[in-house]
Amino acid sequence: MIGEHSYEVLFRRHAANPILTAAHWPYPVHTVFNPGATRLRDGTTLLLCRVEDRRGHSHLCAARSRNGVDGWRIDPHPTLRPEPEIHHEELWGIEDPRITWVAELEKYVVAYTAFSRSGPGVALALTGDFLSFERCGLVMQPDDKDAALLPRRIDGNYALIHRPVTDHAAHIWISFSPDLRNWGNHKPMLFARKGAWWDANKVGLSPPLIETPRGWLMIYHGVRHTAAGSLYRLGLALFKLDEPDVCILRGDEWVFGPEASYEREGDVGYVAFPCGTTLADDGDTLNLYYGGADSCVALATGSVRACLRWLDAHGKTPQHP
Ligand code: BMA
Repeated sequence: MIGEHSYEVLFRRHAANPILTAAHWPYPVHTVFNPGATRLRDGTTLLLCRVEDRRGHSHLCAARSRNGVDGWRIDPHPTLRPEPEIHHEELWGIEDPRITWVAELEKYVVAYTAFSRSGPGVALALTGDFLSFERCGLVMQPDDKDAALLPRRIDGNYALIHRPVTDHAAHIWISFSPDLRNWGNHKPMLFARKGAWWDANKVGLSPPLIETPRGWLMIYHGVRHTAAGSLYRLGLALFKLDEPDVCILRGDEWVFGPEASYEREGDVGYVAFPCGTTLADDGDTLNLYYGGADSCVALATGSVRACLRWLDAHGKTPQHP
């Protein structure tokens, strides 16, 4: 029910939240948050969680569940650990994975943040089973993060969404590659707004894009800097299927933000940060997995059709500056 004076609720928090915390882990960890997500061929939900240790460094660890809510089986050791001796860009850890199944490769491509002295950059790794990984190394140099690959080539090229930061701006870009290693044809995709907007100055992709008959659905985060710190909230946008840099609709309002105690209180309060979704068997129900306050993993459930309806009602075609 939508009250006359309330905003529509597009994503509902699960009653079992937070669904995963450090207390669930089979080895000592400080926090667990910002998981990538996918459904394996047998329907199992796999979360690749960002796990932070007491040095402040992160690695990735897989948790598997039949229903995507409880009964998690967590790898007894880190699933993908930083290898700074070989991959210098991973000196201070690896963070915030986004998972894309690429049918052409019959592999999952994990895009993650590799953190080192130069800052955060984008790295890719391929896996078929989340047991062994083949690294591509750093594909976008610092300062760049919030990356995810599209599941198929566009005009013959792979497409990677990412968020480079310059002195002037932090907008979402898309780049193309014939081989996942050499990237070019960089195009801006979604601009941060300016001034008082909830998504002023800094935006970033949250989960990988969701393919719909109407276009690529994007759930993105906007960062509002306030005197008390940063507020991370989520908005929606839709892009052309065959020209994914072209935005068809963008909502003006945020659709999800930190409200629950586990989103407001933690190591970094007022942060709801998803890195993955899964689609239920009905092809519409969307499970949004997110980090709460950089401290725990939570789940909210929505509907692809409802997101598209909301964009039809509230979205505009952006006029680029
Ligand atoms: C962003 C990312 C996320 C983190 C968020 C809030 O820049 O680094 O990993 O959840 O900040 O700290």
